[in-house]
Amino acid sequence: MNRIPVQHLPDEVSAVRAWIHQKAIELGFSDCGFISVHHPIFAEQTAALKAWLDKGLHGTLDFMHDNHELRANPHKLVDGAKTIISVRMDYLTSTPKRRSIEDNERPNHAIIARYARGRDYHKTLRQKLKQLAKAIEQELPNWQHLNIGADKPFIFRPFSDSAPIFERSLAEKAGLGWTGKHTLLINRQGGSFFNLGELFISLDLAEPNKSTLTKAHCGSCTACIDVCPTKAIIEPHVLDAGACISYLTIEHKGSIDVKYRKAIGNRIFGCDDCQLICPWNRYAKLAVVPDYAPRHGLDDITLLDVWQWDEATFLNNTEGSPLRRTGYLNLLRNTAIALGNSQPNDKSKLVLSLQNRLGISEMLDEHIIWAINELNHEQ
Ligand code: B12
Ligand code: SF4
Ligand code: SF4
Repeated sequence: MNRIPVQHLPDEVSAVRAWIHQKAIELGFSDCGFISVHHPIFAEQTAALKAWLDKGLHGTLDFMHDNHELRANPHKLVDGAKTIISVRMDYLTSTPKRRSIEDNERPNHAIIARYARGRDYHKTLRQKLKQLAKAIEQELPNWQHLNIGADKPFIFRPFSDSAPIFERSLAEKAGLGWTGKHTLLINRQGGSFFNLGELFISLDLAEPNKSTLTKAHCGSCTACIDVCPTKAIIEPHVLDAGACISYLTIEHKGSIDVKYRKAIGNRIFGCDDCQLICPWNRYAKLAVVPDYAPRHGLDDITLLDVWQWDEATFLNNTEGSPLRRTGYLNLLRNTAIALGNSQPNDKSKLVLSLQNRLGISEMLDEHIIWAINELNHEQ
């Protein structure tokens, strides 16, 4: 086969990356970057994860103990993969007020984290990544002359929070942003309200000699650390997951420690506070895909409405939504806590409504009784 002289390769390979970038934008992604499956970050991050686990900062996220070998060697996840295309997708559907947490101003309304009000992002990102892979596959005949493996069978696999992959740190190394002190990735032009995903491909497209690392721009700011209701960011870049409201309301099964219940306020699924306060989110963009649009009024729903859902309504209103993850009982548990923190117009009616749900489970009863006590002590 006739090969293009070596000195022409870098520009042509950059053009391939630019083509993929453009296609990713057309599909609704906000950015993408390229990183080798053999990048040293995976071994480094595995060591950091082990240290984090040794400190017991993972709550009951026991799955974080699994698959260290795969985390350190992502090429073992997809046989034949050479490059990871890291993507981000903006998810806001309305612009929050800058540097303020207005959600708390409506104590009788439920707060559901903004990423979770519409269709489950895992599905959206994986579907869009598959479309990106198919578009790449169609272009392969045009790239046969480049030394990137376009002449071999094309292998690909999409992921989004669906495998033991260090998504945040690989996105950082792929040039998508820097890690804020709250541990989330921030993009200078787009803030942090986005989801991450990866397309593993067999093409050789990583940029081995180019540092794509984005400089950190937190400076002396500590707004996210200061605002966190449960003080879960124990030092810059280190999260005590077990104390994070996102963990407590989504991942944690069973009783929630009383010491966190007041701080949870009216958040019944996830928490956005450390992002809402972040000055970089003045650059956050709205979602371009319709998938994140709130369903069943989840951006404007009262606590009492959620409390009155029976299991069939829960199943109906959470179909294809991230809310399914927490399960019916745990969502009632979270709502009981939030009702205990609410400021009802008619307290005795609310107490009655809470009492009506006694007897479903011991765990829920304990939260209901806590909520009733809180309401009765609140004058
Ligand atoms: C487990 C998990 C959680 C846990 C723990 C979060 C955490 N920070 O570890 C809980 C349930 C609490 C959680 C909550 C949320 N999550 Co989450 N979560 C994950 C998941 C599955 C794994 C993250 C992980 O590996 N954590 C383990 C720790 C050890 O990793 P780490 O944060 O990278 O920590 C290291 C750094 O701090 C580093 N470090 C230490 N010192 C320093 C210093 C510097 C300078 C630097 C750069 C790094 C550094 O060392 C640490 C130890 O390894 C990822 C998806 C994935 N597969 O990656 C999504 C993910 C991180 N979550 C996401 C989201 C959206 C959220 C929430 C915003 C949801 C919500 N609104 O409620 C909250 C935010 C809470 C927060 N402040 O982080 C997005 C983040 C997108 C983004 N912009 O970064 C991800 C990528 C999912 C996705 N595909 O979109 N999450
Ligand atoms: S998501 Fe909420 S509880 Fe978790 S670290 Fe951010 S502000 Fe704190
Ligand atoms: S609030 Fe401040 S410290 Fe926290 S991530 Fe944003 S810029 Fe960094």
